[in-house]
Amino acid sequence: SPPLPIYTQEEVAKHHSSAKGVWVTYKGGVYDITEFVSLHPGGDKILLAAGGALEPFWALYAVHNQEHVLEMLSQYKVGELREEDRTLDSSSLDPYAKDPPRHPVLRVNSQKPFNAEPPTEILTDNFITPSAFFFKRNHLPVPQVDPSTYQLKIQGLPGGTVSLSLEDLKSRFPKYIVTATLQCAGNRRSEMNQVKQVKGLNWGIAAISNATWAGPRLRDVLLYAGYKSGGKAQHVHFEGLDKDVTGTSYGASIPLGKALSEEGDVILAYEMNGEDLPADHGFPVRVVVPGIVGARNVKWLDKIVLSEVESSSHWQQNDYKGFSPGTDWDTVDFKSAPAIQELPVQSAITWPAEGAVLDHSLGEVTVKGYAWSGGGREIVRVDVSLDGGKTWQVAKLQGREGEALDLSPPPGRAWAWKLWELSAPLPSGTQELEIICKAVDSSYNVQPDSMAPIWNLRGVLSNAWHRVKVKISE
Ligand code: HEM
Ligand code: MTE
Ligand code: MO
Repeated sequence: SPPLPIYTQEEVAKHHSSAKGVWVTYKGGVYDITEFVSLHPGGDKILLAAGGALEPFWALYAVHNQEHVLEMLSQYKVGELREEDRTLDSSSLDPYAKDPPRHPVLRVNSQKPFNAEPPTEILTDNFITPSAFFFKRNHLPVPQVDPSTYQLKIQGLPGGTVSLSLEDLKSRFPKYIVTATLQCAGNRRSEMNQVKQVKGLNWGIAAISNATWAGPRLRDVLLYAGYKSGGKAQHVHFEGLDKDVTGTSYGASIPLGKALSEEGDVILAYEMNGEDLPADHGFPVRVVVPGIVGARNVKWLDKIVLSEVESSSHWQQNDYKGFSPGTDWDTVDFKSAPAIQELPVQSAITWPAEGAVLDHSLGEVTVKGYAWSGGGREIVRVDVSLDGGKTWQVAKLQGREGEALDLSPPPGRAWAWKLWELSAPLPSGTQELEIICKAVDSSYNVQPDSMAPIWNLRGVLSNAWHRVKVKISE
């Protein structure tokens, strides 16, 4: 057969939609897969590769590493990629190409950067969330960090910059183990979106997870690096190794008092659930700031800076703040609101799911969920209603597996969520239930009953009563 035509990457890139045809490259070959798109067992995700290389996607979805997949592809070959363009596959162009593989069970809100939450029905099956299922919230590509040359820099202290290797962090300080829940400020944003459109990832109820973290206390590291009281610093900045195209890294800050407090339990974690931190969660070191919004728990930690002022990072100054429902994008003044630190009391129903059909003959329903509050405030009660809020019952709280609840954490240091459940007879004479949960924390803070009065343009702090409608079969 005659040799196939040679195409440039530029020509291939023009075929990037169903309208213009869908071309892809693979190992130097050019393929017109327009006809295959609708036949693809993996759905229209395949269009992400349109105009570019398949390799990085197939690295992500290893299911393609099979003979029959290659045979399928070979039917669509239309040409060869010009020699000079072969190095320009998207693995060298795509800043996300080196992101780690992820578990396919995750509900992906955004692929690049990677943002995903575990399916609701497995979220509360265990007090500790396995790392693979722990929600992932990245703003940028996952940086590649060599643990043998890693240096954490600490600046803003009288003695100048102090650098610590990973080995230093492991060997020079006592290792603390802290079980702490992280929640993204945007958890449950999708419910706020139903009131009125907000800007942000459409998180369900699972942008929250609970893990065991281990590493030195930030307090000990700061004292080692020469911190002395009486200085002017009031904030601790954290900078990540993840950078955007302009070279700006992810950053945030917390009050110095939280960092120094012996009861604050802020650690520089190098372990998550007993293993090295996974790439997505900040390998080799992240700061874990228990009780504080996820955004300040900076991953891939590069630098710690003590300062008189808060971090100037976009994510500290112009994002992760709460506003009135009356504030819109034309009137918002980000300087007028404080950065979110401690989060408000939260709870949600993980079982049954919205729209589930409960079998009437079982006679009973077991409702399950999680509850958590920021600032170390312990969850003291969860109320559950099966009739849209007319009557309420108190759920049974569960701490760690096998742990009696009277072994609760010291006051003000309840960093981990409480799972809860309530078993109750199915009401008769009704075909639909509206199940509601609401939690109370140790300061007697409660959740608002609806989203509209707490609606805000970024869809953060979404903590109204969680409502789930289910049907009862006859
Ligand atoms: C699944 C073919 C491109 C994402 C599959 C399967 C085949 C296939 C045969 C089923 C494999 C099995 O279960 O044994 C192809 C071919 C492609 C292509 C021939 C290129 C011409 C892509 C691209 C993406 C993608 C570019 C992502 C951007 C997926 C996913 C699945 C899948 C996520 C798994 C779906 C699931 O398990 O539910 N593909 N694929 N595929 N593909 Fe592709
Ligand atoms: N740290 C860095 N360096 N880069 C990031 O994008 N995202 C933050 C925070 N730390 C982020 C980061 C946000 S908004 C959240 S909610 C948590 O990490 C999520 O942590 P996780 O991915 O381990 O669940
Ligand atoms: Mo977040």
